[in-house]
Amino acid sequence: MNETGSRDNVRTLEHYLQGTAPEIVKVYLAIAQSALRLSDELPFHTGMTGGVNPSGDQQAQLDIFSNDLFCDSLLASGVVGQVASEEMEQPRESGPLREHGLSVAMDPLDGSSNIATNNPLGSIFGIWRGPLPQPGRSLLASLFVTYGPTLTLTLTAGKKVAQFVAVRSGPHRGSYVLANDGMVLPDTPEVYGIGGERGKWTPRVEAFVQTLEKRGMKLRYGGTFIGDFNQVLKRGGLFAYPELTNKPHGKLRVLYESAPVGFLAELAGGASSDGRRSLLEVEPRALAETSPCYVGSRGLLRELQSAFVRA
Ligand code: AFP
Repeated sequence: MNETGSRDNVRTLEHYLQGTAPEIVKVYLAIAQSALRLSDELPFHTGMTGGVNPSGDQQAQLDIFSNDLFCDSLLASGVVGQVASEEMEQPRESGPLREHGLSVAMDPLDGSSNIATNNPLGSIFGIWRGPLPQPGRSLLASLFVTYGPTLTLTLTAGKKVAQFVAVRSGPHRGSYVLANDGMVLPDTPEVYGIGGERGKWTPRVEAFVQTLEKRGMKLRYGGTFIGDFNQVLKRGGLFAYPELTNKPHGKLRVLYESAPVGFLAELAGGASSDGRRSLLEVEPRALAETSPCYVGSRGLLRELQSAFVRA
């Protein structure tokens, strides 16, 4: 289907990526194929492993399955030297490409607590050159996948943001087709979703959220960063996993989650922040480092940063 949902005049992912750097194309296609496979496998790996990841989150079978699937396909692409993942203590590497090849940081299954309830899931990828950690401002490209009613890929290679939908039947079966090109994150804010327990928000977070409620914005929070951000990308508003009184650096990992999404948001005309500067300026010293994450409409983010400075 094209941007109007019609099955005519479709443009496939491969066609769209003509003109993109060949190394990035290889990474995108490896992720696209693995996401289709993961989507097919979702019903067969629904249990928990009993283990925890390096951040202490309970690991689901799907966390491990998706991690191995994406790691294997990325390293087999022949252009990736390092894959760092929210699910692994140490990156997996392909020796000869480690220094100068591409590096991918990923959250292979975002929102694993949604597995049991069949709510949206996602996967997030940031692509850099050379070993990680690196700040978001050095990103070459980023991409996220949503496993919702449809399987979508939203990507940028540093210019425009485009969204593709996987087609499961008909002549284009097994391909991704362009659903939205040159996406623009609306500056008129409509929805917001804020993570963490409300009682643990810091006073300045609480005060800012009250201003959102007063201006009539709608609360939309589903517990998957990617699902919630995708609404903000389409409808304008704010997603935040904020500073908490017991977790001043929030929950979301800079490399695996917030920098790749911040990169995409900014290229779509939106903004990102850790409360005082763009998420792309955060310099993570460790792979699993976290930071407060605010991402959405540009004007709203400007207001948030000014309000935080005054508080
Ligand atoms: P899980 O993958 O452990 O479900 O965590 C998802 C996540 O990292 C992010 O996708 C959500 O926005 C956030 O955590 C939800 O966290 P809360 O349950 O604390 O709101």
